[in-house]
Amino acid sequence: MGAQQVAERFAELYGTQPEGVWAAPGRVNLIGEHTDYNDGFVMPFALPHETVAAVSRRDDGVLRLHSADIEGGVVALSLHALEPGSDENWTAYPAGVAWALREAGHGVTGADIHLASTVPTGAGLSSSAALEVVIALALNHLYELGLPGWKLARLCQRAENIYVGAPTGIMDQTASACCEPGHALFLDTRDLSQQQIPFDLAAEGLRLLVVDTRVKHAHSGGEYGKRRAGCEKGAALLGVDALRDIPYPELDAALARLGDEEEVRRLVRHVVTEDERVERVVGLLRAGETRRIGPVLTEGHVSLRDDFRISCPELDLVVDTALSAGALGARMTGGGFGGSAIVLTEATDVDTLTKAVEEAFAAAGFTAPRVFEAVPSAGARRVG
Ligand code: GAF
Repeated sequence: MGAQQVAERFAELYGTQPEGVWAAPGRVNLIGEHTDYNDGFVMPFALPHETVAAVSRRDDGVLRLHSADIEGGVVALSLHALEPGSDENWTAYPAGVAWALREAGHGVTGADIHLASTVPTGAGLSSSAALEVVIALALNHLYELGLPGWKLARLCQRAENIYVGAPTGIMDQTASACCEPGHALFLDTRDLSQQQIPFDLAAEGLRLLVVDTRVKHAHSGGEYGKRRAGCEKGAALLGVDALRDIPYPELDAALARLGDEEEVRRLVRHVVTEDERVERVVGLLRAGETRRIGPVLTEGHVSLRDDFRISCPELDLVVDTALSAGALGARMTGGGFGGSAIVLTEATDVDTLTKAVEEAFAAAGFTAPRVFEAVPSAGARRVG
């Protein structure tokens, strides 16, 4: 789906050419799961799948929205009437971004928008963040706001937290806004400092597969929020601002101080060990030891499955099957409770692994998964 096609559809819908066309990608998180709302470390990279928006300004306080992927015509909203929590449809994401920009004092006076996306929805690949970020970037350019990527990510997170009502962290929006091709983004979610870590799997004869289990997930549901609240409780019990502040060498002592809070103890153990895993992966990639990150990814899965308890039978089946069939490492990625897993493998084993996972799903009576190769791609940008 090219920029031109999206611009042409915009012209059909609204009767004029758009002022510009922008794109923002979905993401895969390599390592660092459920650490972002604990002020910790994450390491996502952008997918080639993206949301494209053709946009023009309006000056009458009206936001018109249309998506090629969703049934229904153009939706017209009044910017003055936007209320957090008032919209349960997909339009809450773009409207929430306009709301967040205006709430932050930016003079956005309306827009006509047509969208088309190749990011799978409900697959844990950040279709929501792609949608938010493409709108934020388009409005940033059209209204000459001059906001840097990390600030757009913060505003998009605010749209998602307050306007949509999903208590998510900052990783997905920052990944969509700031990733670079051929790199993974090492992000410190406390101060949003970033390092682009070269991650060129093909050059090393490796591949990273994404396996979409087709089990749909949603973060506005209660389980994500419960984990977040449990982590905040752990930080409060331990007397720190965030779990990021528990140094890995002091983990056992911290866990001992949690007394009979067994559930909180498991959450704390996941977050503190996961931050350490991110640092280990960064070290290995910097040392050119890419194959050795495999077991660290698998450790991350075990921690999410057993301590954080957000995996599901389909995700576990991908991981177990891939490892038995020779993968270097595998883990669920994203928020959990469904969505996708990633598998690090030798390029020569891709077909065998894919077949093994497909056969295991068929034998278990699960819906056939969607398997594709993830190549670290570009972050949000103007494309037309
Ligand atoms: C979802 C959230 F949106 C992110 O902020 C992050 O917490 C992730 O789950 C888990 O690492 O994608």
